[in-house]
Amino acid sequence: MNKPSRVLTVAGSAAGGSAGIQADLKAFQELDVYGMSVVTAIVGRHPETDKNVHPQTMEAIEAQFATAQAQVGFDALKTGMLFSKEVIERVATLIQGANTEHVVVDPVMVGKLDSKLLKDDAIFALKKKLIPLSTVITPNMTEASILLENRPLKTVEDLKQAAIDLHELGPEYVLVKGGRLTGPAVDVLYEGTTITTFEAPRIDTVNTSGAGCTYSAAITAYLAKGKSIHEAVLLAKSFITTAIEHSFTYTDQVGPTYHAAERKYGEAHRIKEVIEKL
Ligand code: PXL
Repeated sequence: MNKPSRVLTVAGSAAGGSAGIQADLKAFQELDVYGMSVVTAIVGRHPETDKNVHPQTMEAIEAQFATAQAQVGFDALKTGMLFSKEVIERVATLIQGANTEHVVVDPVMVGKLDSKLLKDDAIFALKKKLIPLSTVITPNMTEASILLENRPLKTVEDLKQAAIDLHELGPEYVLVKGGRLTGPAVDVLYEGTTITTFEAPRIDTVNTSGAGCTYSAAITAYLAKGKSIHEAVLLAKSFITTAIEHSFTYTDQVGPTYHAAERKYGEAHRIKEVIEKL
């Protein structure tokens, strides 16, 4: 039997099923990789206390990582919500001791409902300890801006400069996602010499909860399957664009993207890729 590639997500549990660990595992399954998880925190608002983030102990985080490593091992790993400086530092050490080829760092900071998913004093550890270990970081515009001392980012040209400057932190690749621009959804990839823009049509919907998690999970899955970073981004962007196109909502709250959309409707989105040598 051809065994599926192995992928681990180290992230928060999003009770609503659209984001975090749940989104990652759904995307992994859709893309036929063997998904595993380390839950760093549980996100769910308590109706009476309003408490929304329930961090897991370091012991629980380490135990999950050790189990996944011993039972299966991983070809690629992604990080999502890590919440605290202590967890970032510990996860960085665990990654250094693990034998994995690809590390995707999604620098999750705030959720769609404005829940705080990363403490302010954790940004420094993210920049100094985790990002330098990564194959690719996948910040959205807000996260890229925060990683660059609150630099305003408004245009595709701003995103290109942000990608160039974030590369100084030490990742192999930087993918700055322009989902919050107006006009087409343009993402910018930089690796030290070449800027590549990936452009998809903008889908007019508010139901994009977990889109960032799902997109970075799809990139991780494709890297695990041996795709190059350019192919992985192209295929993952098509996957997330189709998932957003078929997004929906069950209640009056912002709804999830539809992780099964590509499989169900057999659609691939044509992503326009433009490579620019600097
Ligand atoms: O979409 C960002 C995100 C990531 N991880 C967890 C979340 C959310 C958004 O709510 O809950 C656990």
